[in-house]
Amino acid sequence: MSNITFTMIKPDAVADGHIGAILGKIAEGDFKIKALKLTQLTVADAKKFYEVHAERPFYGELVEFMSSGPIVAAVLEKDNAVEDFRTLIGATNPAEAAEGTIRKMFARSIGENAVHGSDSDENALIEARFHFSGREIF
Ligand code: IDP
Repeated sequence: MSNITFTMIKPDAVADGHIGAILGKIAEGDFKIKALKLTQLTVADAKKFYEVHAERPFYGELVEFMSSGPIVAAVLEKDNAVEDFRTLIGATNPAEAAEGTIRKMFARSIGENAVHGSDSDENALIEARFHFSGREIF
């Protein structure tokens, strides 16, 4: 696979009823859905997924939040997927995110910020495989 990114619609945006609107923004951005599911991370899953942030002061809060309720996990395909998707979602802190970005429109706060987007092609593959088996990715 190339030109893919991995995303999660985080527990805040699922609880706030934004799944449909966020999938709409993803479709408008010309991303093709290669895998999609509603699921929930265990505490252990969330710790492992975010282990690069283990030394950051917000790690415990992040793990607790990300395992607190259902999420939507998806693999998306487009040329330049990682960078284009990070442009579509906007800055980590919704207060600093550009108008029209997913985080500006739907995030609650810097921690509860509506969506995840992979930060490199390498991590996109690792994250896609963390959430989906080969037969779930089309
Ligand atoms: P990114 O998701 O925009 O790539 P990262 O710096 O990789 O941002 O942080 C990963 C996630 O950790 C963020 O999406 C957010 O949910 C959470 N996070 C980042 N900074 C803070 C913070 O200062 N307080 C609480 N949570 C944070």
